[in-house]
Amino acid sequence: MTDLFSALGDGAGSLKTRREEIAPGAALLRGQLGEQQDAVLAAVQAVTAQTAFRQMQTPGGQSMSVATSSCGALGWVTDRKGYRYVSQDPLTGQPWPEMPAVLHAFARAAAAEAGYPGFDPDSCLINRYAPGVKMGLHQDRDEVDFTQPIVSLSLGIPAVFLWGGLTRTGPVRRIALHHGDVVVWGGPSRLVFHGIAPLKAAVHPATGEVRINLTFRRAGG
Ligand SMILES: O=C(O)CCC(=O)C(=O)O
Ligand SMILES: [Mn+2]
Repeated sequence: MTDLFSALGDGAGSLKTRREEIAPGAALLRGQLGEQQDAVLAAVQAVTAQTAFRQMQTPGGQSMSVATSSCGALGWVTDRKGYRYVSQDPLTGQPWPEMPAVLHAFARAAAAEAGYPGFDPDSCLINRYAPGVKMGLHQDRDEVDFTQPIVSLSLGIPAVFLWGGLTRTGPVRRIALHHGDVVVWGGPSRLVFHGIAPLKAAVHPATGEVRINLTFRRAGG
């Protein structure tokens, strides 16, 4: 593994960016919230007040332990018909809430920082993890264009990100993610298998007893 730590602070003592290359095309950006923290949290709250967290069914008929919501033009859903993006929330029959500008700008800046300028996400999946909840190893492959990266922001209690390879089997790295950390993966890492280990119980002032993950994607063409 190559570690590329680059301090890109503005010299005024404010937040420093620490960028670590996880694999070719994939970067970990620690502690990215800075003074946007309150606006980001308020935006997530505003979205989930309009479109509630729910536990969707996998195509195999199991209930996901992660609770999800979405905003943006497209929202990711799963049910007996399969995994896909849809423009309306199946719970409300209404379009998903618009992606708040602060979230879009945050994702765009993180993507640029990781080497993907011009990222224009049309979907933000909001995952909520309670203690014990996990997400098994999977690829993000329901999007139209794999040249676009994935940008994933962690909020609240810590998690262990599982970073595998381009096949389901093989070594899996465990990467601790904390509040404000961002993982960006694209290019040769775009279809890497990844997941989240079962969460340990903890409390965070921003989210209480849960972890919230925002996954930004360009889902449509
Ligand atoms: O919660 C995370 O950090 C990962 C979420 C994820 O991989 C997904 O929603 O596809
Ligand atoms: Mn994923």
